[in-house]
Amino acid sequence: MFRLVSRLARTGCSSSTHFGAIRSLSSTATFENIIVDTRGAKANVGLIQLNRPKALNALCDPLMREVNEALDRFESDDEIAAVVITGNEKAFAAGADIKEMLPLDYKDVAAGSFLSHWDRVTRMRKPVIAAVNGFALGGGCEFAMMCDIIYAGENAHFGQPEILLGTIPGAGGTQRLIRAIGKSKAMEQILTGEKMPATEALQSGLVSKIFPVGQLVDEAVKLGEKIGELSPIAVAFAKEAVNISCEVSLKEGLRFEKKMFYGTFATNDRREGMKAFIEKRKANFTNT
Ligand code: DAK
Repeated sequence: MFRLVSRLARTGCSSSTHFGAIRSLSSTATFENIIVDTRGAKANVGLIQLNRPKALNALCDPLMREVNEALDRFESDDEIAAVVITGNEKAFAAGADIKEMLPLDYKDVAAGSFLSHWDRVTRMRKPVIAAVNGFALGGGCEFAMMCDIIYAGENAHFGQPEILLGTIPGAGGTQRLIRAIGKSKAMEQILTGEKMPATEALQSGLVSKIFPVGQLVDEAVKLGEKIGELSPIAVAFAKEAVNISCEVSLKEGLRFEKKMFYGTFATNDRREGMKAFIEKRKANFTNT
């Protein structure tokens, strides 16, 4: 870890005050490799913008640690209903930082906890939407796939080009891509390193909607707001039940779903939702 951090200065990744600075940041303070904000009419959608434009948002170690810090904050902020993660118009993220990885050898990556913090986003209770303009390659594509929903801009390109670097995907690409788009397409992508345009990503189910580049983030925020109108408990339960389907057998998944369904009957929100339907009014969910 120390070896990795000491190399960061050479990669152009802002890390100088990273560890101390982030822990002491107030909610209005800024990060070095990301921009964190809230959006929507009620400011209840957290926005994380990856911000290393010169490196096409390559996901260096300090950047990913900042993302995790921002996710922790949004998760613990009761005002936040959903989170949108985006990049800029040219790149969501062109992968993990190749300059950071180049000097490492087998023992650096295999023996320790190399990039083990990358999957924080998969443990969010709140929904996370990836808004992808431009390149989402390698770890960028994998990071987007760790989110719950992917919206794409018309110029988006997805891909797992690790094979062109003499390596293979290492943050879930071989496992999540096949689940998203099926074996033949996933295998073709991973074995050739070819990029998949937004239209093909839509057809194959990798993304759920495509928007003009300039509208993408607003549309993702609208989706976050829409989900934010619902019961946060039910949203969290639903998200967990859907996500577990990738990890367990159908039998186990169905059992889990039933338990979560029963669990909603312990909430006021379930009672309120059904009552509001019968009374033909909008439900007033209280997250209880
Ligand atoms: N890392 C570092 N720098 C990158 C980068 C990357 N992934 N991608 C682009 N850049 C930098 C370029 O080096 C260049 O910097 P300068 O030369 O100006 O200093 C700048 O961004 C602009 O890039 P280009 O000049 O290449 O721009 P173009 O428009 O010509 O091409 C491109 C855009 C996206 C097609 C091209 O940059 C490209 O092919 N980039 C590399 C894409 C790639 O191979 N990505 C996969 C990286 S491997 C794990 C977690 C994650 C991972 C593994 C394990 N664990 C949890 C265990 C992930 C691995 C990867 O992602």
